[in-house]
Amino acid sequence: MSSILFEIRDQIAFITLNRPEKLNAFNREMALSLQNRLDECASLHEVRAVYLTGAGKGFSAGQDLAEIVDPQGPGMEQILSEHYNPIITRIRHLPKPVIAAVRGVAAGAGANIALCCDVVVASASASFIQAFSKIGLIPDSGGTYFLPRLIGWQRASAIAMLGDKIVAGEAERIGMVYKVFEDKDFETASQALAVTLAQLPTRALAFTKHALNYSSVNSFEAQLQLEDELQQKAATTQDYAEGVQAFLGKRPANFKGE
Ligand code: T3D
Repeated sequence: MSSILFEIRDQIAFITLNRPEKLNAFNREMALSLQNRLDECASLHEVRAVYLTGAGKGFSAGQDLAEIVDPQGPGMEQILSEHYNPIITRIRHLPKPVIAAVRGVAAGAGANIALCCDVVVASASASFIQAFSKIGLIPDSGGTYFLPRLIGWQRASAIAMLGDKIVAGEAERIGMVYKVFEDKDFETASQALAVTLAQLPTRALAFTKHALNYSSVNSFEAQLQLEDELQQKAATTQDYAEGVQAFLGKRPANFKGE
């Protein structure tokens, strides 16, 4: 059985982390396979949104701890540079929206892969754990970058050090996730969100993502300049023309992602 399931439906690439007996903990094979699938999502024109989730009762428990003590396994120097950093970089630079659908626990790198996605939704029974300090590590996979930006310095600092379990309702309250859906509605509601994202003007969403990527490193003036450049590009898309015509014609827009 493949450690990553991949299916394209309704212009959405469904990527499922699939090692449920290990709470979808990442081994090298799964990390490299996820990178390949993200590359496919970037190159396939028919894919207009990505839905990332976990099989079974969890999203992902992060690094497979059995693999790191395996003498045949990858070393620490490979795990970040070849596994997690390329995953996070791919997600942030993918010119399409990526939704993380977190059911159950997301821990360690599993939590931070979810948190770097464009839209993060959780089932009511989901939880997020910065498990790193419990095993003598620091939050990686972008944790020290995204967490303070999502929830503020103080909460990020405490959560990163204490490794508290943050339940879904709390995660929503503090801005760690966008929305929480009841467990029974989770699949339908989270996939409906993916359908909506896939029907929006994909290139405008890509430009929005690009602008947000730079917003925390750019000066105010540089960010206004970047918005100007990206808006010029958005204004040349067919979807922009369609959006304006649809508004004026008092009809729903039919965006094509072009
Ligand atoms: O070199 C490096 O490591 C650098 C990279 C770092 C990136 C990281 O992600 S570091 C953080 C690694 N993750 C963890 O430390 C989390 C470890 N897991 C847990 O603390 C707990 O499993 C959870 C709190 C996530 C969930 O607890 P619970 O009680 O719901 O489930 P469980 O019973 O602990 O786990 C179910 C099974 O999954 C169990 O297997 P078994 O005993 O039934 O055969 C458990 O061993 C396995 N599992 C869970 N997490 C991992 C794992 N197996 C390997 N690696 C895991 N991370």
